Amino acid sequence: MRIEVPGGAEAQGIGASFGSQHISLTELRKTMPFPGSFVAADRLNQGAAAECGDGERRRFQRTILRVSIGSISTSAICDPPPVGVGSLPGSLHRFAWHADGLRRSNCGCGALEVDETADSLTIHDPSEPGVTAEDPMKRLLLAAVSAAALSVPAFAQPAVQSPTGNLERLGNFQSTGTEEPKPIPQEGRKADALRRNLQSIKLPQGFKIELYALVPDARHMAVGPNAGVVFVGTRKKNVYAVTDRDKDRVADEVKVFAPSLSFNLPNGVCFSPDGVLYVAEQNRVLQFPAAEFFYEGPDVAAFQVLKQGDLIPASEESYNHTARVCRIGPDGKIYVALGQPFNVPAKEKLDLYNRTGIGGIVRMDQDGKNKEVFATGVRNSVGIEFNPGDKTLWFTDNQVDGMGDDIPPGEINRATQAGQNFGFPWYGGGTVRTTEYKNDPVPAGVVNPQVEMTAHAADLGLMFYTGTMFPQQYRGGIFSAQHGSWNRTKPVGARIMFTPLKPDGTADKTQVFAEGWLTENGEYIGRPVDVAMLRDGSLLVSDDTAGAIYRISYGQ
Ligand SMILES: [Ca+2]
Ligand SMILES: [Ca+2]
Repeated sequence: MRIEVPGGAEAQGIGASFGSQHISLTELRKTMPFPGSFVAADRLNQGAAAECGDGERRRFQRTILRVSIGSISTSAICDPPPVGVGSLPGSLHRFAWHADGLRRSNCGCGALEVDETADSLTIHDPSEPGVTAEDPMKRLLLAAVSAAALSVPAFAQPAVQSPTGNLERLGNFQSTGTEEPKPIPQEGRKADALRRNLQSIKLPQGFKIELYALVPDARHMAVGPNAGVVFVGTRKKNVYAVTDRDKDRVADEVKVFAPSLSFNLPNGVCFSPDGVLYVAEQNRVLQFPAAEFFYEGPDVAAFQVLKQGDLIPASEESYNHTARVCRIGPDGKIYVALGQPFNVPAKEKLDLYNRTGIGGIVRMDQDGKNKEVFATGVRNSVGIEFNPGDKTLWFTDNQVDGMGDDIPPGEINRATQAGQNFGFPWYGGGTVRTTEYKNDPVPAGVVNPQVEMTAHAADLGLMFYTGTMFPQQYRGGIFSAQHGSWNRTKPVGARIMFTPLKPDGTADKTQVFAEGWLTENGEYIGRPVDVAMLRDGSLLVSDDTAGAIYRISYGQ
């Protein structure tokens, strides 16, 4: 292995013999293919193949850590293996740490030290004397730990609630012997057909849509905060990892994530700002520290946040309205929306639902502790997102079927504090009363939706646009996906909507942003589920019918 430094300098060696390198940040940034791309790190599992400095791929028998910054990469054999990679939010800092090694900075891995005021980056050779617990690297490690890792207690104490089978092995950083999954083919007849279909998608002037990846059953998406790996949930058994290695904004590789685990309806995926992936299943929540780095191999660090049966009472498990979504809140807690299983639930169910958060949103600490009900009166939310501006929680809600084509409206809601009731089942959507509850008094203080959407269009994933690629009018506003109706004589939906916000933080008028997946003759050629933003500000759209992810970009 070798480190290549812009300007031709080169250091040979693995791990303990590469020699510390000092690099100018200004020079380094010139080598970056795009802003934010400068750091990528992979933990290559035991026996994994790694690309060597001579361009060959070889298999290694021990764990290797590889850190890349722009065109620079450093690799080291780590023994014991690192359990994660941390970063300081918003900067270049990136570190490896070890299960026993938060106190050990000289751990057998290269480490990075960035001093932006001095315009320098140092890659430390861990074999050099003087890299001790009291040096600046230690301070940086501690800073990284306090900023990132300490919010993930699993690192310090991997013993999490009674895991089973492979989950237990992964939690103990043991291999499971699982084969590396075969990549999903990305070219061929299907890709060609979807590209043709995309020609009928209508977008505002200056925007274009392209096929980003073929991902079977693609539902909700979580874009990794570091390397931009897209993790994709499904309503089936798999989670997929989608990688665009060359950053040409088309995925190069799609494969099953964590193939040694069996998932049950792993629809909800979300990242903490420090790179911990959460997967919300029908009735379990899992945590994958440093998922963007471990995912290259079949075994990934994994822990249970809530074990099977602890998200809702097992008696309430249903096949209906059971696709979970999750987000990490500004308070660091995990928020999970829990659809209730009925069109309109019976009155006898309401007490249990209100206590457990079914038909609502629950939140909990990232270790699963202190689970509590955050919002009630929600029928089936399959899209939640915090406004990064004012920290309010926005969510879509799918409303009652069987009341005709045009009522009740779908909803986009805004939760401004804990404990709010959003009106269901007294209202079937908006302020349309349900037949079943029309004679029951509506609880005081019910919060009406910010936006009443087209009835039955099935509003699912939503996100706030925080990028700069799109024109000013889109910045800070909400993109949301409509899956399309089933309960309507003339189908509607299958499109991407945009809702700008008013200066006071409430919703302004919603408009259609992208449409055409529903043809003139009422046939769906795709059904959007979720929207997510890549680091370059482009918009990803998932489609579970076509089994694809599209990318919408502006300009260029
Ligand atoms: Ca690519
Ligand atoms: Ca409502």
